[in-house]
Amino acid sequence: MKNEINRALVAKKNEYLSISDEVKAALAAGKPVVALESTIISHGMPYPQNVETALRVEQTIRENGAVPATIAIIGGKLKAGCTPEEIEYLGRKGQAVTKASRRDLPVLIARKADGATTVTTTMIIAAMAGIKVFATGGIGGVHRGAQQTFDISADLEELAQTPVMVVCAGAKSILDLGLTLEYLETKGVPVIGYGTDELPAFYTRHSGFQVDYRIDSPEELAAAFRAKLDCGLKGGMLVTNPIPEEYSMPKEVIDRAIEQALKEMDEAGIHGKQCTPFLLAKVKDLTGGESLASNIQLVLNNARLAAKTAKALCEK
Ligand code: PSU
Ligand code: MN
Repeated sequence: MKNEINRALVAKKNEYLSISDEVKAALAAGKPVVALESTIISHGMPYPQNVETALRVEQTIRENGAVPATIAIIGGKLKAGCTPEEIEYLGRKGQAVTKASRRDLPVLIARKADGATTVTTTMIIAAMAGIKVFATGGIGGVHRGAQQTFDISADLEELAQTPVMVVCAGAKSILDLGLTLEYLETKGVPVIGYGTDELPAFYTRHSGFQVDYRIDSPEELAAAFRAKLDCGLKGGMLVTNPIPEEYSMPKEVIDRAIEQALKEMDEAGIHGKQCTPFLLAKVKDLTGGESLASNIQLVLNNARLAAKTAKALCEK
């Protein structure tokens, strides 16, 4: 009886999930697949650079031996593997698309609505599809002043419970990086520095905070994640990959822009899910687009590492 109920649940789940033919074939053949999020397209970058970047990231994943699966919610379907047309659609609609976190899934599905997936929902849908590695730019975290606002990204809770490796460039100092690390420690999420002992801060390679472990190869990343899965340890793993030196920004420039953006956010009374998109757009404006160029490069860099790691994981 219990099994029947479980089967019914799985069958229902599959009704909502729509995996592209290419991704389905790759997964069935045991080939490497890398998940990609769509909030970075709709809310993280302006049009048309968002669409160009999303397509370039997919290309980079292919060049490094894996199949890309851009994840989004389209017409209420949980899509693992968007078409270039769907990516263009999300990119053009931009902030008019719902930024979809875990709490948004039930109603968006029931209404057959669209949603751009954050790190949280990309992890959820990747796990449903059987994808283990996910590349993005930055994750959400504990916001500055969270002691008062309680603004802590759902991304941290998802990392605590969903078995997907997230490759990012660290977290922006729009967040409280120290508290973000404390939260991840409490939740048992391993924070790995790729080729570094220091947590990268997205636009810069340095934050002054230590990661839990430094790992220097995709093979060892894969071995550590495989061990976590095999032991049944709940949750994901956070791989922080520093932006390549030549694209990193001067610390003073980015710090000044972030302070200014935080001040304007306060003055405008922005809160909740609007915070992160507001800060991202402000920082971009204040740095005259320089931060956008860095942002694009770090995502490509993460895509390369994620593809190699997904490959290593398949060979394990
Ligand atoms: N940080 C970035 N770029 C992004 C995001 C965060 O540098 O695009 C997006 C991601 O989709 C992330 C989400 O999951 O913002 C976090 O939003 P919130 O802080 O509201 O949880
Ligand atoms: Mn929040």
